[in-house]
Amino acid sequence: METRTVATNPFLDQRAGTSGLRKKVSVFQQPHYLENYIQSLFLCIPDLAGKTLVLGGDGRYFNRQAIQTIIRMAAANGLGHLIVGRQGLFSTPAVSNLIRQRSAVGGIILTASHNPAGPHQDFGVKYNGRNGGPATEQFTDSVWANSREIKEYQIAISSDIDLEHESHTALGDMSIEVIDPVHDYASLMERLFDFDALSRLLSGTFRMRFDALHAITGPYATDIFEKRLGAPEGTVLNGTPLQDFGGGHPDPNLVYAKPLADLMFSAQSPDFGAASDGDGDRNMILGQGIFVTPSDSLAVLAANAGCIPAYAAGLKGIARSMPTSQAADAVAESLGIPHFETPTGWKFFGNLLDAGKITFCGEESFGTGSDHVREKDGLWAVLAWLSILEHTRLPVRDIMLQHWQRHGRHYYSRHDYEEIPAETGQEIMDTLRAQLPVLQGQQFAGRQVHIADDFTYTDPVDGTTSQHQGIRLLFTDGARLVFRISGTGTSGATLRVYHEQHEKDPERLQRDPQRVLRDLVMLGRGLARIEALTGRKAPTVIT
Ligand code: VG1
Ligand code: CO
Repeated sequence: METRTVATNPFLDQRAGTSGLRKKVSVFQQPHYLENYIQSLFLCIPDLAGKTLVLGGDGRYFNRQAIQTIIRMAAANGLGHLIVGRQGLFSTPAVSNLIRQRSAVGGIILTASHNPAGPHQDFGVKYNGRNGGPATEQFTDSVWANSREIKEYQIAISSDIDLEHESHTALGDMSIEVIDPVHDYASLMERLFDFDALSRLLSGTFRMRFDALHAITGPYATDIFEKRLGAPEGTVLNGTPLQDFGGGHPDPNLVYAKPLADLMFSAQSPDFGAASDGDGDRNMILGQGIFVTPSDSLAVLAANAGCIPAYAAGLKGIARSMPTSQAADAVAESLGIPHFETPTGWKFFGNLLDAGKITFCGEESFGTGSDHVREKDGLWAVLAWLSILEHTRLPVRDIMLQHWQRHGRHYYSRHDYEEIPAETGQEIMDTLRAQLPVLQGQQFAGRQVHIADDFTYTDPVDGTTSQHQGIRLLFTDGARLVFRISGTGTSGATLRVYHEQHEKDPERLQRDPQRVLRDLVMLGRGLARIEALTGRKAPTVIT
């Protein structure tokens, strides 16, 4: 194999964000851009020589070109073995699983997750380490440091590797295994869940729809629900992954998965509806005429974990990200197990999972998962919900009502202001930060601020701290108001405002969250001076 050392200038303009490096496709298409990042990343993996790496992506535009470049660079950098998904495809949870099962040194996932795809849209590169989870903050910092210093990168000279069929090939000394992207993941699901019980449910009168939004979960969902569990053909909607995700926004929420939401709120509603995102790690759960917030979903899964064989022995603990509602905490307390609050992003759950401190974890942004991998896992959550529905034979609405009657309801809503100028985003956070000392103790519409701070997290396993993880106002009645700037956007800044209020009165459990949360929403807009600073009268997305 012939290799080349290519001279290059470092020009990554910023550190990778919440989950990897996300940029417009045109940015990745600049000469040497992707190569610089990959070389900087390889330089951070100790003892790379001879090691195994997993490689694949969500199939979005530029996946195919990027994967060939990375294969050539992996060979030139001395990797021993590459496991690549057929046609370059892998979902994020499938990569996490393979890293663990095949004792790989890590995995590269080509995705910008829920961001739209296509020549004028987004691409991304995400690195997961040895435990199968997203790279730590320290790792990401070292990649960024390397990217500012490198002068050259290594790449093999070769024609494209055929990824259309399962095969064993090689490039120089590096062996390449092209595998079915679905098989190992589906087998893992079979080990965790009672597939006989689930197939009895799905082959009876129970009806579900899973919307893959033309992204990566299509082949996984079709294999699991229609083939293995015998659900009728047509259960999976938009199941063919497309390079531009059909022009849609593969973010499973009420705005971007509107056709599914409309179906679930119509007279023709099936019993159960679910959707996933671009790379397959998110999930949205719906019943007939009801949407389950992701925060509630985590709580319900935890409260009913006994319905799932793999968790029948009980949970060790539960973790949620800071902006996620406290619904899961209430369940943990009633189960007498520990609960943890981490910053946004799945990487923070990794240490807790590795140390055996938690079994379930989740985020308000449609992410739920367990210790079976080190990523959130969309189809896992859907199978977990199906297990509860199979076990209880209750409609989703009744499960939610019973849950709220027992634990109270944590009314919750997130308001996003997308694509505001980056400086405005900064100004809003500075405005809020400046007010923190005077906010403490203040009264607003009958409720008092108990804590006003900028969230700092100290990892209970390795003691590392992460600062500036979001401005939070905690009220004495348990309500919360949280502000953050997104770390996954690619243009300008996205301000996220999270609102939460607990309701115990059994007569007030079925109200419209936006009405219940109105006072908190108005307070948040006022404190952050959103209209004055952005000119926006309303958020772009409400979930
Ligand atoms: C968002 C979510 C966060 C999630 C992250 C990655 O980050 O809020 O909870 O972990 O996306 O999800 P941010 O910084 O934009 O708020 V995925 O499915 O895009 O990998
Ligand atoms: Co995702």
